Amino acid sequence: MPEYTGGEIIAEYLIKEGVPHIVGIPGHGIIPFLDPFKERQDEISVIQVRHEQSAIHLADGYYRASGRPLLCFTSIGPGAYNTVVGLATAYVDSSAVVAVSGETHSYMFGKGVLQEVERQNWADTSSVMRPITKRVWKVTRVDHVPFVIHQAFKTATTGRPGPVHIFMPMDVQADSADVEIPHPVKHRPSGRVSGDIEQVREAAELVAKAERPVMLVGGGVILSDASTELVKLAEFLGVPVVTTMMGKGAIPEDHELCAFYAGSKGSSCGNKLAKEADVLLAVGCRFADLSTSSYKSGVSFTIPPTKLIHVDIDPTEIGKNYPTEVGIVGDAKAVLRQLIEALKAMTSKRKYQETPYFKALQKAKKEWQKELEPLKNSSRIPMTISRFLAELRKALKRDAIFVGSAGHAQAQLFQEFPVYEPRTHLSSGGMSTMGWAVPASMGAKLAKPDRQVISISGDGDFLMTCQELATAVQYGISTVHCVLNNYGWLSIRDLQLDVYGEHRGYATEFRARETGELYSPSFTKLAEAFGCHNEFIEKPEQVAPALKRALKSGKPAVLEIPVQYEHPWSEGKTRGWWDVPIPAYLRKR
Ligand SMILES: Cc1ncc(C[n+]2csc(CCOP(=O)(O)OP(=O)(O)O)c2C)c(N)n1
Repeated sequence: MPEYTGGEIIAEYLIKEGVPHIVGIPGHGIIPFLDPFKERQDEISVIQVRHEQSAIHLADGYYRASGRPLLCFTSIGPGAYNTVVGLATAYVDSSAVVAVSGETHSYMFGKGVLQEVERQNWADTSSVMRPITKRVWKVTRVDHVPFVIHQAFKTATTGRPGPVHIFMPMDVQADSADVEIPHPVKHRPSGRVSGDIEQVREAAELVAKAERPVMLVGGGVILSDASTELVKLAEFLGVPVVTTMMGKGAIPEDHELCAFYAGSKGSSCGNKLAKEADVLLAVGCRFADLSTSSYKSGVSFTIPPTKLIHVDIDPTEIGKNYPTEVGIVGDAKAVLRQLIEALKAMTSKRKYQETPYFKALQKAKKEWQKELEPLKNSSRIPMTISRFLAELRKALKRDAIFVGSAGHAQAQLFQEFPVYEPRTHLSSGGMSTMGWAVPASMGAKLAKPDRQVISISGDGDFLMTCQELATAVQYGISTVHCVLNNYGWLSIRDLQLDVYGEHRGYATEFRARETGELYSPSFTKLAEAFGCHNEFIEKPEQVAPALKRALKSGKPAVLEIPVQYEHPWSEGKTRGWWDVPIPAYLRKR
């Protein structure tokens, strides 16, 4: 057998796996790993990001848009530690990323070489990653690398997907051994995990007999590409579909059975339907506090008496936050198919459009749209975020991809902005990670180069990773980045005002210390400095033409949009409840 170094083994494996890019920043601790990629640059390319957090976010966005993982690489010490927020974000949202970091030379563990933190445990960066990854490995022998790399790809992409992290001491990257490069597909399962037949039958019976059934759909449905089955099942019986933030896009949002969202930043329609359901069929979701109104009974859900059927690939989710009537462990697509077959065997397709339940759904949908109108149709300058989003939607294609990370932009993108296809609304749902949208949208654009890809960030969010515009320009990754500038972390200020009182805003606006004036850098000048197309948009009618020019430019683009600063025009709607503890002295007042 030929001899391969640790770095060569990984390069060979990635080429077999069909991974098109590795993403990261080199340092002395990873150059033996990186070196063999020089010879293979026609088969696999390196994307040089400017911060390791962004490497993970970029790979995360790539996976969410395409279902295919990338590999990220970092040096030892700070380079590896910089991945933490990226990995945690990918882990919470079940997104597959494979990371490789350097580690201290195995023969000098504990000496305190440059960038080793050894005072309590030697060469132990991997311990930091344990709670935020599906699995970590520290490989101390080069002949073990083939085993670890196929395990890593299997772990990241099967079952409930998620990030994994491999630590390779520098000598292991450089040393060689006679090894065979594993064939990826020979080391992982194929096919989908079906549900228990008895449980599926029981679930189908409950749904068929229900008077007010509702489906609750989470990110698991999108991850398993189960939208077709979801819509089929909903249309078979006329079941309204409520989605979580991660499930948004699983059903086209102009579908008559789309009942929008439950939760604190959900919709009046989704909350009403979900809390009044007699049977709730939840698929691929984890009942997080934001989608359940912090578990306050009767606001978003009333379980019990609502009977819950919960389908998830991860058994730990079943029964975790609510008691279940039927819990089915299985892949969303496989179980939805089984449910459709079971329903077909017990009843025929319903003509649901004439039922009072369907009519009540249509009424609730209209009422929700009406509640949004004052914000959406507002002619205020600066624009409301709602008005901007309405103009944005009109200007873009049905299959355009929208990426949001935190603050009002994330919440309102979820609440007010219709999307029509799975994997076109990408959001760091579980972490609300500021700084995610810019690099994640670049990953989405790399995965789907022919699609319009738009990131939408607040000014605070954008400033956390805007250095990646350099990467975008370098590689010609032509995402359009919309910066909604309200001169502060106003979603947090508005929370202070809404929950603590109208005079309790503090340390959340950006004001110059000397003058008290609102302060902001110029985002168009910043974009100019990076070499991006850029425009400043103040009026609603400027949105569509500016987007057209940005997309036509073929360059990465930054659109700076001042948005409403005045509360409550600065925010969207709260239609559920969120448990934000109030200091005792304010509660007394
Ligand atoms: C990395 C990170 N730090 C802190 C927070 C807490 N947080 C949530 S939203 C927010 C403000 C976001 O500001 P901006 O992006 O300007 O949007 P806006 O709130 O003005 O809509 C903060 C600080 C977070 N979600 N992520």
